[in-house]
Amino acid sequence: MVGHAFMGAAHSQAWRTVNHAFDLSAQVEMTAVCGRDPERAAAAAERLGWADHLTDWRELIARDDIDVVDICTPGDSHAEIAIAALEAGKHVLCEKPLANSVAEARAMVAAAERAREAGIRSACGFNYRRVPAVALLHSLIASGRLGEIRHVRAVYLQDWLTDPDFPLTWRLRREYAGSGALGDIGAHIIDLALYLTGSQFSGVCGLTETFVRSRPLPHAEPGGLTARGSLAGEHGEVTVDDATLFLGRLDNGAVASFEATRFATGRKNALRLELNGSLGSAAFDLERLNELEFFDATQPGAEQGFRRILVTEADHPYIAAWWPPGHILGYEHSFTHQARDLVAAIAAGKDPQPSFVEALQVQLVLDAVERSARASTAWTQVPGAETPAAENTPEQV
Ligand code: SOE
Repeated sequence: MVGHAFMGAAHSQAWRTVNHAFDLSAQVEMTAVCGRDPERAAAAAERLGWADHLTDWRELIARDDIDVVDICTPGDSHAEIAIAALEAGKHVLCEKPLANSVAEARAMVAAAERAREAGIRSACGFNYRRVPAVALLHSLIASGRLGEIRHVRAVYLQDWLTDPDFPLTWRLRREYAGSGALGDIGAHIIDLALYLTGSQFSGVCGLTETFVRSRPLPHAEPGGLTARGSLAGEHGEVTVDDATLFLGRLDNGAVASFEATRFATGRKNALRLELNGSLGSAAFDLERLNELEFFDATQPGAEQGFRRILVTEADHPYIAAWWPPGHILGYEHSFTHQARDLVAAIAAGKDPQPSFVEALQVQLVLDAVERSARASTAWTQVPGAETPAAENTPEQV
């Protein structure tokens, strides 16, 4: 594994757990973790359960006791590491978003397709597909229980940046993160819209906003990009979006609205979906991740209503590996399910999902939203109340 911060910790938990929770034909060995600073990498190996640690990812991918490379670094290094690992014959799991640009994502897809000819597999870590309630929603839609999908409504609301003194960490710098809320959390709801509907976007119209444009510089840590706390008085520019909203049209005819923000005061990790179809609707909230709300419009009118499905039954996706009904799962289980599906696919000689091609589709939407927001040609100004009545000039509506 390359990188050992938040995602590195979440993935390590999954690698530690997957062979205990699932009966897999391949055993996971947590061979080595890589980080820029030797002391922090050694501490991470100890804390997260890795047998070895090193500071150069090139050394890691050259080792013949490594079969899979798990990339948990900021997006600016995804392409370089993934392409080199694939060319070294290693299977690759790469955190989302796939890359910081469409060009990088396309190069990763090309490398993945070359490696696939030699049986080398690759996937992108859109973990929320593997929350049982989301996987259940996917099967309900795929089996036609919602009918024709008309609306996709998705938000991902966090509030960890509302404090203007929160320091200028790597997620707030375009050179490291590629974009802000859009690529970090907006990527998840875009991927879920594609996954759940099986459709592609035909067009988007977006706006971005950066509410706090200058933040205290973080204390520099050895090998670390950033850390909490800041040098007295020194500030730097935020070069990414704090919030992005956009509309989309899907090629199945559905219309879609999306919102990704880190300024939704009080909302901590509220990924919320609602899909409305001709035969029913469904709604999901990551902060209530064991539940799915389902409205079945085929029921007799007097019995219709949104009902709460507690997704903890043995025949619900992934649940049989865990606990009896009602003994709920957590955020970390989605990463263990992701590890299970990756290991099972590699062992079976199959392509894990989402592939780099699917992740490229997300990258194309991210790029289109940013281009749309920069163009902002779709805006129609609303005249001020003091403006004299327009002479029936339609654009003044
Ligand atoms: C952002 O804070 C973040 O850590 C994302 O980067 C992850 O992808 C998401 O799962 C949780 O929030």
